[in-house]
Amino acid sequence: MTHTLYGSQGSGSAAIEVALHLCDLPFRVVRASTWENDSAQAELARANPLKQIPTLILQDGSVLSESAAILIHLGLNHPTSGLLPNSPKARAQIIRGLVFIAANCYSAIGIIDYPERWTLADATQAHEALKAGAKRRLHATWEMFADTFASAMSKANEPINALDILLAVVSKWSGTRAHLAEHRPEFFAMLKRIDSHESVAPIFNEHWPVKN
Ligand SMILES: N[C@@H](CCC(=O)N[C@@H](CS)C(=O)NCC(=O)O)C(=O)O
Repeated sequence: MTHTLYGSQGSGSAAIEVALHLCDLPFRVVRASTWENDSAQAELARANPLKQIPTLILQDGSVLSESAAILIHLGLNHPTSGLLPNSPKARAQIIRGLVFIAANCYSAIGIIDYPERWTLADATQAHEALKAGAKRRLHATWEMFADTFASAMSKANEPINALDILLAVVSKWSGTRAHLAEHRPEFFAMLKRIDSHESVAPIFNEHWPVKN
């Protein structure tokens, strides 16, 4: 059985597509998302109760969701992919960074996109206030990421790693790139280098045909 990736254009499934290519694993993409009613929503819901993408069905039929978990799993099972370094010390920092993004950045984007899930107030003003607070926190968190994890990212001419991939995707949203361009220009330049990497650019161009 080949891998099945539930995903959608411009979503976090882009990160897993890059990783599956680096692992040389064949896969099919099934378009599914909570915001596309004509997509495979029921199938996705059966696999993942959160109905979130990326959700990956492995070759044995088991379900793997949570982008950081998927990237760690693929990296551990495909040591030559370059997703995770062999050195335990370097690998620990990549895993730390992946969980940092999932816990602090991806989650804040979930609040910005769906404020109604996170407050009992139903007034538009309350939702806008929550979104603005989450966005401010998200941007502050990315500054911390830049200050903490730049050394864990791949250097020019090194293979792309799992942390590069997840951060390049999750930083596409909620005004993060513009914020980093202004407040962490050197880190922003590293992001642009990841975007243009030969393993990344073709997939990103499909997902984000208009540059941001
Ligand atoms: N914790 C998950 C978050 C995944 C996530 O929020 N995915 C978004 C798309 S990029 C989604 O499916 N959102 C739809 C929803 O929450 O209804 C991960 O790290 O993979």
